[in-house]
Formats: sequence, structure tokens, C-alpha cells
Amino acid sequence: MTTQQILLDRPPAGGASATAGEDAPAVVDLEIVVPVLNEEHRLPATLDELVAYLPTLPLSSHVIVVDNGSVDATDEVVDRFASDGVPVDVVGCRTPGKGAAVRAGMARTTARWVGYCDADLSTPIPTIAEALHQLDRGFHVVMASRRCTGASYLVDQPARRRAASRLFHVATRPLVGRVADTQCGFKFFHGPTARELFRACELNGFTFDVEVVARAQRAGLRMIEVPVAWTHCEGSTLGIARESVRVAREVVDVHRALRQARPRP
Ligand SMILES: Nc1nc2c(ncn2[C@@H]2O[C@H](COP(=O)(O)OP(=O)(O)O)[C@@H](O)[C@H]2O)c(=O)[nH]1
Ligand SMILES: [Mg+2]
Repeated sequence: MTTQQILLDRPPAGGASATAGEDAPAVVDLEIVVPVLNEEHRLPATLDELVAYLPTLPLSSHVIVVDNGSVDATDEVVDRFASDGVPVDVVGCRTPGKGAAVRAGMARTTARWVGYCDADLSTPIPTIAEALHQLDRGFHVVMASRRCTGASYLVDQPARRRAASRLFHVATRPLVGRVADTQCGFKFFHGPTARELFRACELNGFTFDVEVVARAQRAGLRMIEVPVAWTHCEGSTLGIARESVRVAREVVDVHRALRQARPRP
């Protein structure tokens, strides 16, 4: 698998472990946060695949499903989900939004490696092994990407969604520079670094990935995009027509949050 590295001006000395102190003893090696909103239909297959795949890796793992607003049977899906091997827990969070959910999930982690993935299996689960490989090489942030060299679409997005995605990419480029795809819902991190990064983040909606990537770049973290064979899945929780104004507002919010965070000269 080829990868696209985002070269940094000042990688932190000493590799991943030098970035932040651990906040609590790690119970497992890898924790994966799955944000969910009304996912009673798509979540069971994703959990099935995760608990089948994770034990094939040479580490212990834990899945944290974060639900902050489902009105369907999502919680029951997780409760019914009895896995002998990999523990799967569902937690809530008072603030609505995917960004708020991922942040709440990250705050609960203690693992050496952490990540988040969407409930719809758009990114193949075995990409986790590639992410861990890159983390092991010393990268702090590994981002699955549909736009870097080597990426492909097994099932393409509808034209309207593609157009919206291109527009979003252009609008956020000043914030994230050379990162080709901020919005793929599959990112893995050096655990202590992620916990520090997410503690600083403010965005609650879908645009939170842009804030995470932009803050990681400004912190000088080592980041890499790994190409994925992506599958568009029906049942998106994001209505382009309905939510374009909200997403545009969120982009403005990221600009504001980063301006406020900029260190004084
Ligand atoms: N907890 C939580 N998860 C959300 C929310 N909105 C979307 N998600 C989850 O975010 C993931 C990506 O959503 P999806 O609808 O597939 O977005 P798309 O692939 O960009 O169209 C899925 O796991 C959703 O269930 C939310 O408000 N709260
Ligand atoms: Mg999706």
C-alpha cells in the first residue's frame, strides 16, 4: 500500500512517545470510537466486522460507540451485541453532533493507540492494520484518504455529493494545506497525543475533522494519509441540501477557533 506523507517543518523530537504524558494507565492497546446517530441498520455489520477483525491483530482492543441523539434502536443494537472477545460499550454525550461524540469518546480512552471510524464500513476495516503500522513508524496521526495517490472508489459517491465535497475541499484548503482528504471518517492516533489534541478542539459538527487536522498541523505533529478503497454507503446522516449552510458556518467556526488559538508573537 502506498502512502502520502505530509512533511512537517518541525517534527517533534523523540517520536510519538515524546509528545504528551499519559493521563491514566492503559487498559488495552487500541481503542476505537464509533460515533453513531440512528444507525440501527448499518451498525450491526460494522460491529460484527470489528469484533471479528480486531482479535486477528497482535494487541488488545476495545470499541466505544458514542450515541448522542439516536431516536431509533441503536442503543439496543449495542446492548444486544455480546462479544466474547473485544469489549464493545455504548456511551452517551450531552452535546449533539458527530464532532462532540468523537471528542467525548476520545476523552474516555486510555489506550496507547486510538482511532475513530464511521458506522457504515465505507473504509475497509483492515485499514486498521496499515494505520497501526504507520503509528508504529512514529506518525502521530494516520488519516484514511480517498484523494491521495493509490486511493480508489469501489462504489462512487453520487454526483451532487462529489461536487459538494470538492467545494468543501477548496473552502478548507487554507486551513489544512496539503492534506488531500480531511473528511474520511477513519483516523488513528498516538493515544496521548490524540487526547491532548481533542481536548483543545471545539467543533461539534461534521467539520470537526478539519479542526483536528488543522490543529495537528499547527502543533507540528507527524501526519500521514493512507489511501483507501472507499465504498459509498446509502443512508448518510448528512443531507447536503439541508445542511450546507450549517457546514459553511462550521468552516467559519474553525477559522475563528484557530485564530483564537494562535499563539501571540
Ligand atoms: N454520535 C453521533 N454520530 C453521528 C452524528 N452524525 C453522524 N454521525 C455518525 O458519523 C458517521 C458518519 O456519518 P455518515 O452519515 O456515514 O456520513 P457521510 O459518510 O459523510 O455521509 C456515522 O457513523 C454516523 O452515525 C451525530 O450527530 N452524533
Ligand atoms: Mg458514511
